[in-house]
Amino acid sequence: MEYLSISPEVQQALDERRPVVALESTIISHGMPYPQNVETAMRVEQTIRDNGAVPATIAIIGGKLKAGCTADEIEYLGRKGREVIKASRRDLPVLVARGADGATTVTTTMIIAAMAGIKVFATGGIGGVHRGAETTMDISADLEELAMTPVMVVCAGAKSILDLGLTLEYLETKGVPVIGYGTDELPAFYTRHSGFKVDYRIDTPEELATVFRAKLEMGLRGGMLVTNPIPEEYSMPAEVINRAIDQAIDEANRLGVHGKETTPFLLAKVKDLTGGDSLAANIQLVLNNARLAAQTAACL
Ligand code: PSU
Ligand code: MN
Repeated sequence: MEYLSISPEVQQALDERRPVVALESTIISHGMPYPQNVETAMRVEQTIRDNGAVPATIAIIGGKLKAGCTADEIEYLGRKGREVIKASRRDLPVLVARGADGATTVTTTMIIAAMAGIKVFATGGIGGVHRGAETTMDISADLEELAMTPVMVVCAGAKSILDLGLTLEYLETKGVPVIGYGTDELPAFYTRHSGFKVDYRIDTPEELATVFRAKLEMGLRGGMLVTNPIPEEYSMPAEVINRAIDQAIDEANRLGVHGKETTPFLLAKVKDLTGGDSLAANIQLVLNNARLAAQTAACL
C-alpha cells in the first residue's frame, strides 16, 4: 500500500518471522517532556532488543504511516512535542492526504501495526471511558479499536482519570479479553491496585501467546488487552495520585476542556501536581511492558 512505509529492519524481521513489537508515538510527543520523552523512547527500543525482538515505533511522518522510526525521526517527534497532531482513527485520511505528521495513539498504532503485520504492541496506559461519560459521551476510540483490530496491547492498566468500572463494562460488551499479568486485579497505571477484577489471570508470556493465537486462529475480531502491574518498587501511594487526579479533573471541568484535549490535559496536570515522581514511575512501567511484550512476541 502506498501509504504504509515499513522500515527495512522491521520488514526483514517480519519476512524472517522474527518477533516485532510496536510502540506508540503519542507517548513521545504528548506524554512526556523533552528530552525525557526521547531518552525513554530509545530505552524502550533497547529493552525490546535486549529481550530478543525488533522494536517498531509507529508514527505518521510527511503523510506516511511509518512502522519503524529511525532515531532521528524519534528525536524529531520528541522535540516538536505537542505541536505534532495527536492522531486517532478519524485523523488518518486528512493527515495522509495532506502529507502531514501525526503522533499515533493506541488506536492508530494498532491500525498501522495490523497493516504491517505486527501482532504485539507495548505502551503505558490506554484510553477508556472518562468519568462523567454518562453526560459527556467521552469514550476513547482505543476501546473501539480493541474491539476490531487484531493486535495484543500490553499496558499498565488505565489511569483513574477514567471510570475504570465503566471501561471494563465497555470492553466486556465489545468482546475484548482483559488479562491480568500475574494478578487478578486490574492495575491502575501508577498503582498496582484498583479494586476491579480482570477477566483472567495469566502468569507466563507463553500462555499470553497461546491465548492470543487461539483468538486469531478462530478469526474472532479484535485484540486483547494485557494489563501488567507497575513493579512494586516504582508504584506510587494511592492517596497521592488520587488527590492529584481529582484536582486535575476539577480543573478540566472548570476550564471546559473537552474532546481530544481532555486526556493530554489531565495527564500533564497530574504530572505537574506530583512532580518528578510520576514521570519516573511512568518510565519504569513502560520499560516493564516492553520487556513482557518482547517475550510474548517471541513466543508467538
Ligand atoms: N493514557 C495514558 N497515557 C497516554 C495516553 C493515555 O496513561 O499517553 C494516550 C495514548 O496515546 C492513548 C490516548 O491512546 O492518550 C488516548 O486519548 P483519548 O482519551 O483522547 O482517546
Ligand atoms: Mn476522548
